[in-house]
Amino acid sequence: MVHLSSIATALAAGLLPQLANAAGLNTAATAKGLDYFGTATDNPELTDNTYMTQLKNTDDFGQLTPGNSMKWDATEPSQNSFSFEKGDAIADLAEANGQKLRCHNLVWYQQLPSWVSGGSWTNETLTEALKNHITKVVTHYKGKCYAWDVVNEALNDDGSYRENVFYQHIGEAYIPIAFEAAAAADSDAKLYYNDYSIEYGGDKANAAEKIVKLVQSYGAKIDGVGLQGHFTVGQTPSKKDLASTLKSYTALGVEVAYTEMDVRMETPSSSDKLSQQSTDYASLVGACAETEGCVGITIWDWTDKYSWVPDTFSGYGDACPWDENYKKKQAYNGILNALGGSSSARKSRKMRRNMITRGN
Ligand code: 9MR
Repeated sequence: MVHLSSIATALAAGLLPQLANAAGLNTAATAKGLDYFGTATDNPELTDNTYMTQLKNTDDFGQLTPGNSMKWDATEPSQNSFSFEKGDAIADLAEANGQKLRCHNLVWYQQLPSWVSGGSWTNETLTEALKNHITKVVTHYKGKCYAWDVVNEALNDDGSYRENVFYQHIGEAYIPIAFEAAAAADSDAKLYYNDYSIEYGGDKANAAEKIVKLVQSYGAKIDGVGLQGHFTVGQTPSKKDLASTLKSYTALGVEVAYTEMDVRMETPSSSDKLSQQSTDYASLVGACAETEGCVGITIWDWTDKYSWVPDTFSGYGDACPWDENYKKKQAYNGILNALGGSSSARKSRKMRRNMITRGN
């Protein structure tokens, strides 16, 4: 027979961390005061039964993001002709599982149909097409999206604007125009600017702050900055630096979230790399967990089997917390531990959040 007092002694000595963290990533995240821990998914994966069993596990995933099926090429392949079947499949899945949905994305320079990227536009005609796209797509998903990534990756690494078709014809005003149209179609969805390499200080992070201010200066609604969080093992900033950058956005009156987290490595993996990966994930997750106004974390799919990384970065992979055989890696425990913490710490974070909500 095990005495309660001996369990208490072991807990106090930190010998039973698994008891404190028994639940799963989403359960631990919400206990810590975040709104969700979630994952991206994609339509081709939905026929994989083993994959689906874990995708539906709300102890780990309280939120889904469609990796591709709400993008412009998927939703409006020819002008003013909309197709929502694939996006709906993921929206329905999230609804059936009781998972929040981050909707992704409305305006991006990639995965544009050729009628947009290669069209002959004027400022006026492209503005109309942009507004029409956003209005129709956001209206279709009204009430289903916790958040929309309204504008994705508008910046070059040096902080200048990408010369995409929207910038070329409309100028920077395409950004506030997009936010205005999204807010008009669904006033409840949180509207985000989403980008990568804005997780640490520098020209690009400064430019992302300017985008928030630009949208605000137009009187349009912007609710959040999404930091994608695509990193390489051993090159992830410290938790302190990450948290300090998160705070530079929340200081502007918006929330923040890590929206596409993964930490890739040069393959093959090794125990050293897997251990460093766990540390890197923990820094990222810990930065969010400790920052007031960081509402959640999404990994860019949970298993290496379906990661985008090897197709894009030759020689790199193993970026997810589960391996390609669905086995949890050390990173899983790194994340879980970063979301752990004493019940008193959890309580005080929740109390702070409630005070802020009440305007104290
Ligand atoms: O995961 C997506 C992958 O399947 C697509 O081929 C790719 C096309 O660029 O887009 C991936 O998702 C991207 C996301 O939409 C925006 N940030 C970068 C992601 C990884 O490329």
